[in-house]
Amino acid sequence: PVEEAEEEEEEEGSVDSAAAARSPAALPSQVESRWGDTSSYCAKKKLQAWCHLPNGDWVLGKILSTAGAEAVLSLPEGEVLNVKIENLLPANPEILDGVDDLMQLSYLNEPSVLYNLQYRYYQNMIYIKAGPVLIAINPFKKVHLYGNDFIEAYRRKAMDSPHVYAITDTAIREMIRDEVNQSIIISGESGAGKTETAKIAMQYLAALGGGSGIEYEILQTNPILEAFGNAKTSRNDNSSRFGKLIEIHFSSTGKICGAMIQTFLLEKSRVVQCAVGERSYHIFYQLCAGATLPLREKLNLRNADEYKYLKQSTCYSVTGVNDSTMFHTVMEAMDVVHISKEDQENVFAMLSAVLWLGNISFTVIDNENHVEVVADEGAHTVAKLIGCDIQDLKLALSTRKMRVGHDNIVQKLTLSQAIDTRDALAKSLYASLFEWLVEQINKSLAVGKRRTGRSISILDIYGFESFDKNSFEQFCINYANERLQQHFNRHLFKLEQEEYIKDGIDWAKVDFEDNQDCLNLFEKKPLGLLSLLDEESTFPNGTDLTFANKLKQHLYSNSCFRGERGKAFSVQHYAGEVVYDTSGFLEKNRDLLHMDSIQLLASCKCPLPQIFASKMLAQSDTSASNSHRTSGADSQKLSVAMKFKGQLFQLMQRLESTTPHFIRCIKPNNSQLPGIYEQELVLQQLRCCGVLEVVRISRSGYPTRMSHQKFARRYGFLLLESVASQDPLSVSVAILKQFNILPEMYQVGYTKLFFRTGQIGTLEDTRNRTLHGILRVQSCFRGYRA
Ligand code: AD9
Ligand code: MG
Repeated sequence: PVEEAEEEEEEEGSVDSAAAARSPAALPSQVESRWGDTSSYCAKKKLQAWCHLPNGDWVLGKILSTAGAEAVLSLPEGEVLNVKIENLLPANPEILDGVDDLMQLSYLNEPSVLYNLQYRYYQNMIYIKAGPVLIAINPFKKVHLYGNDFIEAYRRKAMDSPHVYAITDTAIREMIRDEVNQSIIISGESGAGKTETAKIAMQYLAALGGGSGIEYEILQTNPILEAFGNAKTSRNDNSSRFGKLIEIHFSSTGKICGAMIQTFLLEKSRVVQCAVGERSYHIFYQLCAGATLPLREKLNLRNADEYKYLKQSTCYSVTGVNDSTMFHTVMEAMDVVHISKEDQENVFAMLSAVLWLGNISFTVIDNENHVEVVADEGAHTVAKLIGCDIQDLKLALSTRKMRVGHDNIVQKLTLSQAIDTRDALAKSLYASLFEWLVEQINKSLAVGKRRTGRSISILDIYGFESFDKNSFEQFCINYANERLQQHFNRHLFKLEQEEYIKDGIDWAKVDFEDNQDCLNLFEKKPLGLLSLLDEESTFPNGTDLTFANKLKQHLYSNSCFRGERGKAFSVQHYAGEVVYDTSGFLEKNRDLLHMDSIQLLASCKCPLPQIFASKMLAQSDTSASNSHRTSGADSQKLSVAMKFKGQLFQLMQRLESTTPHFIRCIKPNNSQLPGIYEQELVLQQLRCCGVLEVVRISRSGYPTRMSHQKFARRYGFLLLESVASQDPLSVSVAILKQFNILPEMYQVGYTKLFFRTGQIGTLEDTRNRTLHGILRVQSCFRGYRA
């Protein structure tokens, strides 16, 4: 059946889009401005129109009359309003209510798009296409759209309404047909449904490509990674605090034969610090609630509310979630990915050690605020769990060895230095543990021998963030989003246009937002945000303030940059302006773990701390030869921003070699509740992800294309008269003529034919009907012979 999957699939069923493309409203010039052209429309009185109310809402009304710049509008409840024409926008005819592709709308303005999404959302149709992009609105409740029956229906193409299954199906077919790797790129705000969407896509892949059993292992990585990498935040009870790319490999027979997971930028500060009402990583609460009695005793486990790291947020549970049950789910999942019971216990010991580290306290021993570690239950338990000498632990947390000239000296730490050292150790233990787990999972999922090299990657990465206060984390996240946005733009806009131009067809250029300037602001050397951050991080005397000042000094002329008061600066991102507060930037970027702590871990008798330490030492070694270095007195490694940039470049390179499929998740409200659709919130997300532009460009262009050869081969047999010349172009032109395809509906390029939306549908229908007829005749013939 894969053979049947051709480029035009996307357009099948969109009967209305052809009409829409023909109607004047669909011409590029008239969908040009965000608000469309109202005045000409208003002349046609008594039509429906959207009216922008002073409170920002849109209401639908009927235009009764217009006079000059004013119109009289009647609202559904009988109310009559005098409004300015400039506040009106054309509404679509009712017959277009809830169309499943925004491309089909006759009027593509913001209220029409908002209304369409809302209309579908209230009927639990949470998926909508915007040309090639799939929009998914989070229902915040169970919707009856998933499971084997649906998977089967999409596989057989018995269902074709927009769905994650449908887009995943396309990815599989294109991987096989074109022999090109595919990617499914999921983006959206926190809580918009990215992780759930990724799981739904994985479910479909597992169902279609399953059989070897490895698919079950792949699905079981989800509970593990969510336990260790997700947490309850104010925006999402199950918020992923890391980015994830999972590359699923297929064998030559189209079966899943392995997978590889890459993670990005785990938020490790959450281990030692989290806001009121939020939680640290799920696994801590799961362990405290679900560990068996022997395990509790062995690890000296307490209830969650007895640990300082967990206590600070005063939130211990998540509505509707049983941490104890989840703990068992996670352990079972670890079994599935071949993490031995012994290793699992080592993992839990590390978690307990992290929690007990937080309970370690210090006493001040002199009037310079120098401290000593209190040798209480906390310190003893940590030493026991990581397998080190208690004296070594006390020294590592309260002193620092330094080299001055040729001498080694030992410096005592002040209270705040000691606390920082302790927290840094806890954070890096946890981050190392997370990394180690991902490695174990990858070993278990490693691609088998029958690999073809073909893969489908699913990217679930934090969307653009803009809060009242934005710090280093937002800085990195938004930088990543700029890169992804460029990929999106490139793919959907640039490549599209370039292809038209390359094939010599008549194409009035459509402008699109290019974010290269903003990327330059981040990446330019030596005077870009990242380089300057790194430079300042290497200066022993550098502070957040000197960093902010340096930015203002060097970047003032960049149009995407603005210096703000004090330690702040702002960046004009593709999705809007964000003000960053540089407080903590340098420290978070350096991410120092002092050599004393690394040596402590190296001295441990337990296997995991040893592994972590040797990794850290190896990293310091490799980056010592790297030009970007952070200089703590004694620890050298790649800065966080540089490491992230490297990962991101690698990611983009990998994505560049794939055919991308984009899913944009939308959060309909901030309360995580079903049945609430906040227009303004949705609109802001639609603007951020460029959905409207996508529809505009796709509809004004020629989304279906086929080479002359292929077109001639596919439809040539339908010709009633033979063509004098057999070259594909002449055959193609003859077909177009015979089927009366209007000249404005296609373009003939040097190598390909380009069609407007929906045009290929009639041809396909005729082809299928004819083929069916032929098959019937053939089978009769075979029956006759037998
Ligand atoms: V974050 O950036 O990791 O904080 P995500 O990943 O975008 O975020 P997530 O997938 O975790 O959001 O979805 C948030 C919650 O919305 C889930 O826990 C579900 O309760 C809910 N959700 C999301 N998608 C669906 C769905 N298709 N059906 C039902 C859903 N509920
Ligand atoms: Mg998530």
